[in-house]
Amino acid sequence: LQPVPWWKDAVVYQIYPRSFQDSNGDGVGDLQGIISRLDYLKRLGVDVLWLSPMYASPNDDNGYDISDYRAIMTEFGTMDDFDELLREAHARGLRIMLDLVVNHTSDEHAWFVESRSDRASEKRDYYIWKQGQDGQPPTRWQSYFSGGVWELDEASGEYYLHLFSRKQPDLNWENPTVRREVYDMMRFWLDKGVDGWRMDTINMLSKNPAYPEGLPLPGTTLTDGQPHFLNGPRIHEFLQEMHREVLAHYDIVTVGETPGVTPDQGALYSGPERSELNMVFHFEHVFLGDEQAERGKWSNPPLALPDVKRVLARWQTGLYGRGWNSLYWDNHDQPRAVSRFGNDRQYRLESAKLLCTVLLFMQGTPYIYQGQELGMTNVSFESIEHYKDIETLNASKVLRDEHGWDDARILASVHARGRDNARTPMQWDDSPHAGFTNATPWIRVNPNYPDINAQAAEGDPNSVWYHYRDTIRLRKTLSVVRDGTFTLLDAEHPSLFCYVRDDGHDKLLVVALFSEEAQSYGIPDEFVGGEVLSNNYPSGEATPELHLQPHQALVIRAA
Ligand code: ISL
Ligand code: CA
Repeated sequence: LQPVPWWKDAVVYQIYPRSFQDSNGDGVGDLQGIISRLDYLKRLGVDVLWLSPMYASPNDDNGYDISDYRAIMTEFGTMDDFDELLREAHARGLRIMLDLVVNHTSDEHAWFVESRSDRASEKRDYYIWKQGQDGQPPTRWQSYFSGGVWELDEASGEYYLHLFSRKQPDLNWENPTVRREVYDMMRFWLDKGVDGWRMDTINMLSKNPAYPEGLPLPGTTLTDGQPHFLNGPRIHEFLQEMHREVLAHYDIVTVGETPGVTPDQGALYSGPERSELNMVFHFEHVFLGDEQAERGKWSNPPLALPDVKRVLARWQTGLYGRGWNSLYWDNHDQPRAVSRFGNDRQYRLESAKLLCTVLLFMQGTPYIYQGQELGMTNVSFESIEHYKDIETLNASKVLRDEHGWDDARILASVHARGRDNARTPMQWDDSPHAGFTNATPWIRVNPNYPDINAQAAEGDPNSVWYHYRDTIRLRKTLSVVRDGTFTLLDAEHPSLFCYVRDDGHDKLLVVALFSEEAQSYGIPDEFVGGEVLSNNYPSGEATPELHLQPHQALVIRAA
């Protein structure tokens, strides 16, 4: 019998270093700040810390534009600070997962500076350079951060590809030297004792070498190039090579960020016999309906619970015995879970706890984003000038200039879906700036920090925080959560999310009411009289008919 890999029992906590804890009064979070909060994370009971990029960067995209893979961002500290963080984390039994951003670098990376300097440069081919046609770029593909993906370099007359900002040129993975450089860099960190990688946009590495035109998009002459670079022709070859060269030699965890994957593709990336990755993040539940909407996510199409359930159930059953799921509601690119999937006004506590229960009882490795354990909410800055995120700022210009949206409409959509919702500083206590910093923070603090903060949460046994802590503990005692099958009940029910987990020995029923209106639910016979293992309300028994309160979530074990 194969031993169970440790990461199947682990809970990951994502830290966005810029917004976690400032230690030196410059308004920017840093590595010493993280060190000072390790005991807090240990108390919560998580096992792995995923750090968003902390490498040298000009911060066009908050560190996802790396100018030196082997140096620490000046604002975050030094390599000594990093080594200390790793030591201190390990001393507490916490593992560290780093962000691997190798689809692109910063345009200030030495490789790109050299690549751009001369068409004959030895490093020209590290990036993707193409001739235009009749003064036009090779394709009209749209960038994720608005505008086209090709930038003309005046000096050489050639265009370089950037799927993200023009300060994030795409690396050329067709070039074996580039791949070798990346593998060397990975070994540098793994040899320090780093425990894994979250791999940024990893399914974009292999582009269709023909660079065909993309599909038409509404209201723009730009096109959707994704069919030509998502899950491209050589992606599995590249990942298998990376596995052979690097990953196989370390006891680590890997998760690929893979927009636009189906469960079948997810199984190709995460199937153990394939020797690629341990698991992937899909985006089907967070981008539901966005692709069909006029202005994508900025149209913020309404979410219907049956669609969310269908997507999550499809991934639960689709990867069962074939691959492994990553479980998440939010991250640094998404609005806050309780604001998007719960009710952040009237039932914030209840619905934040419900989301915890629903997520942590599914099969897979859960990812908790900083502040999610407090039920932190979206923020509504009154003016676009308070926003910092490049995606938000670029999109707001396009929505105004090309689509005629007024400020109110733009702000409403940014309030609902903008990435800065997740990036306001972590709320530690009720002192000025929420205890994040004693200077002016790089981005405004959410004004609700006097009520929602870690200190208050740890002092209140009824807080979202304790529900996370207890649910993390509970799930670790139940192997059925790791191993059992998943069966969705009442798929079409508009407000109830109910499922059964079953490993042949143990059977759990999860019942969650996504609604402000109380409701009754008749449970399957085998759960009547069973033990209530988890409940976000003080009372509730496994009676044949449950009388559910607003946003109530229960877990019942078959009698
Ligand atoms: O954030 C998104 C939409 O709001 C996504 O499309 C996102 O751009 C995509 O998931 C890739 O994200 C990752 O790579 C980006 C970086 O900006 C994101 O923060 C990162 O998570 C480029 O490195
Ligand atoms: Ca700082």
